[in-house]
Amino acid sequence: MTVTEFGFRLLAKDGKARRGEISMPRGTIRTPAFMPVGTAATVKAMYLDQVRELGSDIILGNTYHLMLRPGAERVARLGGLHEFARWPYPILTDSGGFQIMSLASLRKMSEQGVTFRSHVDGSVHELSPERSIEIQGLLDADIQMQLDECIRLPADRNEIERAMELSLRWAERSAIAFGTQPGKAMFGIVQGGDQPDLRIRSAERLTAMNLKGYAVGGLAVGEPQSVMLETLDETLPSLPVEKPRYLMGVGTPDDILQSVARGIDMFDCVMPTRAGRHGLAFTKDGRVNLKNARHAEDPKPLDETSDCPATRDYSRAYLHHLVRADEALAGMLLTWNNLAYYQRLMAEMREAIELGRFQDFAAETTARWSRGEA
Ligand code: PRF
Repeated sequence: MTVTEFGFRLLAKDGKARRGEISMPRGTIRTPAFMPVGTAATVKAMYLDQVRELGSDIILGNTYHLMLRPGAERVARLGGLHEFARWPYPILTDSGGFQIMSLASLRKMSEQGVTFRSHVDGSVHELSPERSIEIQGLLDADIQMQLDECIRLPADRNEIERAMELSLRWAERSAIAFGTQPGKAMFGIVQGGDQPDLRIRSAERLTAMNLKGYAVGGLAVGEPQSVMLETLDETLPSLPVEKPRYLMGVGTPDDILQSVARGIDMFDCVMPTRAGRHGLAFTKDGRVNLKNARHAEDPKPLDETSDCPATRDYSRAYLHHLVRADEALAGMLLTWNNLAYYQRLMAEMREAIELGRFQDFAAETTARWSRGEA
């Protein structure tokens, strides 16, 4: 049967952990899901065929980067992001606010939107909630995000509250600009920093807007992991159980495991791809820094039991050499390994939830990481 509507179905629950399925015309997303980051219409150092083969049901793109280069109107003339990048499956785009905060200079926030200077060529641009949704539409993104303002922590409560309230007003404007688009969805973003009452207010007001899904933003922005997890515990009960929940920009394998345990369904993070380009490998036995001299003559692969060739077939000595020599293949093999590990972890979590053994799985997995036999 062809899918024409955006839908979310919960298939199993184990404690607070959820196993679900988002269905969209371009494909089905098995949750909990990890979305590899494809900022500039490419998941860096990977062919998208490989990304797909590793079990990715959806990738992420960025409004900020694509509006600056090559430009949203140009992507639209070339048939949209799916056609441009040769990825026919679902794509979620972030709205731009967070990337402006971390990359652009001369940022000026107003009620209307954000004015900023491009990190590419210094040109000045404006992004409003309406323009962000327009750009995400030109890109033809399947899941679009409201424009929001994310505050780094620690921060003053008044500042957190101001940004949270602004983000709520921008959610309303974004929802109006998005309208109803069959088969697509716009998600709202909960803000409120480390303040439980502000988080709850944000979640309740967004819930009243009856959006298709909800993200938790403003976390993993400088606070300890314990604060992030407490904030999830305080926030998630105020979000509707029947809608998908997306924790933005998170995180390490342990962050993801702990957040799935609390009821998060979707994640994105540059961690596996960026760390891979910096010589760091994620494995079932923890992290391996391949720059380290102890790997220089180690003939063992990262994990001989893996079915990913990058993980199974190349010696640590060879990977060490590639990293030290700053070879392009180092980033390619380690990104491949890392995304394979992340997607394997997601698949194992989904299975553990189905079998009602998520808690045991989480305990075994963290114990194995901390033995650090890698
Ligand atoms: N808002 C948006 N994108 C984001 C974040 C946010 O708060 C974060 C915070 N971890 C990552 N990406 N729009």
